[in-house]
Amino acid sequence: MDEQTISQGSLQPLSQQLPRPSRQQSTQAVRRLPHQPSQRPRAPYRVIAHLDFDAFFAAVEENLDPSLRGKPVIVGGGERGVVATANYVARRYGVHSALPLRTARRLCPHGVFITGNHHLYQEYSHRLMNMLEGYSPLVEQMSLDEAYVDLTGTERLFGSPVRTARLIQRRVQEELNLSISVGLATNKLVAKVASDHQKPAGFTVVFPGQEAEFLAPLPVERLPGVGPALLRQLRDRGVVTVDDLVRVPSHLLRLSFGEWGEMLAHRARGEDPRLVVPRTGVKSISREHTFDEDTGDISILESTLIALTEDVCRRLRHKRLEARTITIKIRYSDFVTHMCSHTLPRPLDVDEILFREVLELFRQGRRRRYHLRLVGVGVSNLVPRAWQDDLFDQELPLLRELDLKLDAIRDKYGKDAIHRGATRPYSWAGSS
Ligand code: TTP
Ligand code: MG
Ligand code: MG
Repeated sequence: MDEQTISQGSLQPLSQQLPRPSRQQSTQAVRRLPHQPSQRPRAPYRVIAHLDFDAFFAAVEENLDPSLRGKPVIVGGGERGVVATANYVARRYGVHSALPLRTARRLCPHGVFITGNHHLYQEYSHRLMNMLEGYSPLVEQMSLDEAYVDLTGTERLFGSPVRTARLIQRRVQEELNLSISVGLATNKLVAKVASDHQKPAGFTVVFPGQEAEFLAPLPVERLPGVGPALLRQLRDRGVVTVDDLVRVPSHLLRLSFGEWGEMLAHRARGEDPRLVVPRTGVKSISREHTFDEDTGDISILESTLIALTEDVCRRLRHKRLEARTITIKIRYSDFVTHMCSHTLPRPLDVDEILFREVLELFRQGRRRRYHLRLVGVGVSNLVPRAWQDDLFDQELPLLRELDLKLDAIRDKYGKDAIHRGATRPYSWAGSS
């Protein structure tokens, strides 16, 4: 799809701007798309845009201090001690997200290293989401810097989706002074791969019926969900491109990778039935436990708090959120109840870090000698998390990787399938 075709887009719907595919192609395209309830029955497919800021944290830092432009900028630090992101200048030196900062300093000693400014990133994120909501009620924020927008049927209001997406990209540049890449396709998967196709400032349209053709030549790791571990296994089987993957019979993929293998087979063909679902704002997440018998046993109390925290964090990750404020609740045997909170310098969703915070709050907050009847853990001040992890992507800091692995096991076998050594199972009581 060349630039000219796109910029010449008329006010017609996307479908009418396309050269008519042959009858056979068009039937295939429609058949490949799974049935989705459509608000506008005229369109046989949906038009979905995926937008993702380029080198987001670093670009915001460049706005804050324009003298950084043209220099290698690396944002990262904090508890994780890894690179959150590097601008495109620094990437030329091999610096990338999740790299230990030590390594980044070695690769790019003259780089500008910045710890980061989360409030500001959130503010930019808000501004993008507000802008997107002006174009469609169906906006799904996936992380701080990316979102899907379902533009199906918005032609009458804004013109062709291609033009609308172009306009949004231009407005982001002009109003936020940030570069963003855009992918436009008939489903989320292809739109996401498309937005990543020509970063930075990319604009890639995959027209209906061309999904499989677009994906086929790409390296298989471009498919969301194919991280280094899965990639190794695929490579061992001789799969390098998406096209190679398409040629593997799906029953073999299922045999090797279970349900994920089946999903992978669909993804390789550019099929994705997921709808764009706006998130309803979750304000807080909490769990509490009432003991069968009031207890003062510190090991029981602490391991229960850890189990509660583990559960809260897991729910947080499921909702792709991070929390800044942690609250614990202590109810004594005489029903006197205390709550203690602590607000972190930046939002997090990592079990181990929240354990430490919760135990510290508990040690400070437990002021009476009474036995305890109930303990609870809650998080609030929630924000969309910075990045969009894939379960199979192992280019993650160790703690996060451990969390995701445990989540995956619990999703599959139930919440009690696995616990850390320090926790004890508890029965559920109350949540919000
Ligand atoms: P990404 O969109 O993955 O990366 P990016 O915007 O920096 O670069 P690209 O141009 O390739 O899209 O993540 C968005 C922000 O999330 C990123 O700027 C910093 C943060 N982040 C982390 O803190 N840790 C991580 O491991 C990743 C991948 C991102
Ligand atoms: Mg980005
Ligand atoms: Mg992103």
